[in-house]
Amino acid sequence: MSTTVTPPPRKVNRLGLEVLNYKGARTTLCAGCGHNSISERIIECFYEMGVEPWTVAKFSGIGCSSKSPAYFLGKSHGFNSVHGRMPAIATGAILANRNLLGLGVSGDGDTASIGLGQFMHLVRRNIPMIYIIEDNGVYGLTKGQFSATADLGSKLKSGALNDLPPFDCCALALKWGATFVARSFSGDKKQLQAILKTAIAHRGLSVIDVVSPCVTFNDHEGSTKSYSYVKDHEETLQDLDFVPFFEDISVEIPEGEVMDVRMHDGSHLRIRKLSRDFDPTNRLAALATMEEAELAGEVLTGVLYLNPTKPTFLDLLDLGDAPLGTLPESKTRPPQAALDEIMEELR
Ligand SMILES: Cc1ncc(C[n+]2csc(CCOP(=O)(O)OP(=O)(O)O)c2C)c(N)n1
Ligand code: SF4
Ligand SMILES: [Mg+2]
Repeated sequence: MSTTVTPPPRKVNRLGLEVLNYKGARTTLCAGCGHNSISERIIECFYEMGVEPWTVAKFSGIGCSSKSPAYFLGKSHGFNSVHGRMPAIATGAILANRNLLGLGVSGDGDTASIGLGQFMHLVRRNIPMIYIIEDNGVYGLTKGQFSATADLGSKLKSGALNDLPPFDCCALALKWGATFVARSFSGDKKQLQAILKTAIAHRGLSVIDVVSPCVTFNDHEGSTKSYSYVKDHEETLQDLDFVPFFEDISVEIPEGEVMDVRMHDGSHLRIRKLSRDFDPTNRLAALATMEEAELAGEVLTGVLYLNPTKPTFLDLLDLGDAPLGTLPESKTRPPQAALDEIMEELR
């Protein structure tokens, strides 16, 4: 007698896509590299949020971190730019097609060393995209030299001490105009998921600095970006809960010190305060809290700032609804007669 075994139903998201549709090539990064965990969170979050992978444009510069877009969202668009120049490429692509969901992945060297000028202008313009800094304090790809986010006094494997103060990319992003600023740790799955989902729902620039240990060059005693250092010094600002727009938000309404922020797409971010009295909609207070944490040697993680209403660069340019990239030449170029007229005036 033969029995027929019914296969378990395929697990799909609200678009009917399996998680496989959100994966990329097999990683070539070192086993245990924090960047691999961030790629896994990106895959999960885009799958769970039901984002169509072909509407996403991935951008990166150069570095181990910048290689990682090859390892997730294999059905999305991708552009691997020159070292530190990703913001200009991303700005151009998003201006040409505002319907794309921009996802930039950079390193601390790519952003805070060679690419700092480009990063400043991306932030100043509040370009609507997600910008992740995979922050390990070193140039992993070129064998572990200090980057500009390395903490004062931190030590290289060789014993060399860093005698320069760090750039804090979150503080810079906050000061210059990003509208969602968060810090997380590649080892904190729940927090990073909530932050990434908020960034997907946010309409504005999301800057997410993720401390992402480099196991090969910066995970030793004396490093301030190692797994053990972050575990011992992490100070989590809030408990975060993200409720996407397609889920019923009336369930499980939490009580107590909870702030509910409604995102542009109708999703909600529920922020439950932990030890400190911290309001992530107060930019000045956020800067002061970050400064205090730095002096105390804490790795402050969570949502540092969120402003879901500030206009983006696309709003300021007052672009029409149809993406520029889809318009016919007749709508993007003055006709020959108009050019002839100008030339005639110049004669
Ligand atoms: C214009 C230019 N300058 C220097 C380099 C050499 N280079 C390649 S990657 C890199 C630093 C990468 O560090 P980071 O952005 O922190 O990425 P990680 O490898 O640590 O993830 C450098 C200096 C280059 N490729 N191009
Ligand atoms: S060298 Fe460091 S940053 Fe690069 S893949 Fe290896 S662990 Fe990751
Ligand atoms: Mg780095």
